[in-house]
Amino acid sequence: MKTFHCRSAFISDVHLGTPDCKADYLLDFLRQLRCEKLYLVGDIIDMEALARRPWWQPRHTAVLAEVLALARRGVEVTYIPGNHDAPLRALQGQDFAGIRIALDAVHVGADGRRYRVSHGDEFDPGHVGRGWMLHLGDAMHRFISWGNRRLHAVRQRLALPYLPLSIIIKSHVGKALAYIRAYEERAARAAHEQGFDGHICGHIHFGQVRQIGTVLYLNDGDWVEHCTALVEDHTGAMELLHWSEQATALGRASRELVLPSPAAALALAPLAMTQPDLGALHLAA
Ligand SMILES: [Mn+2]
Repeated sequence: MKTFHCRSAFISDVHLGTPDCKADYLLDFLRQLRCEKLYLVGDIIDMEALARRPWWQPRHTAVLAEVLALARRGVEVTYIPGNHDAPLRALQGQDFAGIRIALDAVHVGADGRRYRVSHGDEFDPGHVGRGWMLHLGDAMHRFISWGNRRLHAVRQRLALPYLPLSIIIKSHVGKALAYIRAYEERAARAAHEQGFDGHICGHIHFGQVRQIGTVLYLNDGDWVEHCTALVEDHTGAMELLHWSEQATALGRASRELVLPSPAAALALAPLAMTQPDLGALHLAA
């Protein structure tokens, strides 16, 4: 069996309990994963969606079983609940079968760099109109997820590799991109002010490895659309990994290498009307 070795792995925004969760790819990743530390950086179980509509599949149970198996094998597992699994925040400080629950954490890299780890919803814009923004964001997210599911179903029938539709959409909507950039800068500023070398979070479903000033901003992405994990090797190097049919290092490669031919994707994507300017977006620092 193939294995994937690293020192630490960070995953978030899995949204177990929703049909959008790419549980099969995540299971494949977790089964191959050999690491010392695993951080679950929030929105792992979507309790908010479950409260609205109970929905669960055996493969979602399998994901949890795999995490428990890693903890049993001696992996240090930290679960930092997010806004979709916020009720678990009440259990901070407790230990469940080797899984430590915490509001946030400090990760010390193999190279000595100190990172603050949190889900990241604390960096949402907190000013007036926030409720509005959240509702709008939620509706938009559901719409994108729906389009993404349809696209993925078509691609699977054609035996094409998984393609995250929202990369195309988000790359296009200037406002979305500006929102993401501002979010990243808020997170980096907070880390800088608190004297950290970097910040590791999730929440906005936009994986990133980006140097902002003196701070390394790392976002581990999600398992709803992009299927990404942040991994640290034994030298302390951080890398954003895309894991589906073929594992790809996003932190070191441009998106063109990750995404199959945009022309082929567009032929299948009625939602993406214009030619995606993939070159405008770089995940690499
Ligand atoms: Mn979140």
